[in-house]
Amino acid sequence: MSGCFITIEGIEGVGKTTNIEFIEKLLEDAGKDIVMTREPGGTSLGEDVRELLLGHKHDGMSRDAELLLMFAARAEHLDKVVKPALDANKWVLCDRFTDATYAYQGGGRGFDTIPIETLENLVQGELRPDITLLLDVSVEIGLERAGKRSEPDRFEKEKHEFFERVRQTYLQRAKADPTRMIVIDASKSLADVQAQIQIAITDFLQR
Ligand code: Z5A
Repeated sequence: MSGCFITIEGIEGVGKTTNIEFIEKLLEDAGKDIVMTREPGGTSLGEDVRELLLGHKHDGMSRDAELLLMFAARAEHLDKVVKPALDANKWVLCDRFTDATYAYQGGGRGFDTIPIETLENLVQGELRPDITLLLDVSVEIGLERAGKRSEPDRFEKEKHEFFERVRQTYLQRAKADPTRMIVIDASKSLADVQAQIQIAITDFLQR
């Protein structure tokens, strides 16, 4: 595989959707051939699984089922989209990936790290993101921003403490792997956030 795998992460309302097209443009300006995708989703099967995971039809879903569905969607996504693109020397820009599983199913739902690592190794082999931008804001700001949007999904209905655990897990992972996972202070104005993103991407392109 000779392409590059970039992921973007953060809690609810942090501004991933707002900033992902900005990142795409930066990479295109640098001459990269981009595939933009997301998890859960990115394939026909994955988007169906996304509906099961985010919708309210299965509000009482067990946490084991939730974890396995995340990885089922991921297996299909890697097979049909991510690996073929990387093999074709493309740059894959993905809205959320396995760091979200550690943060939401691990930190949020309380899953031990070991089953997540086991599934990660099974589904991904050695594939890991080359760089991850972690957009970070306080839970208060994130929920306030997200609250301005439409009907909350199954995750968005969780309480403040859930998102606090998610955020802390993301930050711990960034601290443990600072070369890969770059923390962006997303509480600032959009212009400031995008300036930070530009520095991180420029640094990465020069590595
Ligand atoms: N999930 C999981 O549990 N395990 C996994 O393994 C994976 C996912 C892969 C779906 O993700 C859910 O799946 C997610 C975790 C779970 N649930 N939650 N929560 P998603 O990525 O689709 O869901 P999301 O978190 O709701 O992301 P989003 O819709 O892409 O939104 P966002 O990135 O959080 O924010 P935004 O829409 O770009 O911005 C929110 C608002 O803030 C909007 O009005 C913006 O104009 C505004 N904004 C953005 N930046 C700024 C700044 N800098 N200043 C002021 N206002 C701003």
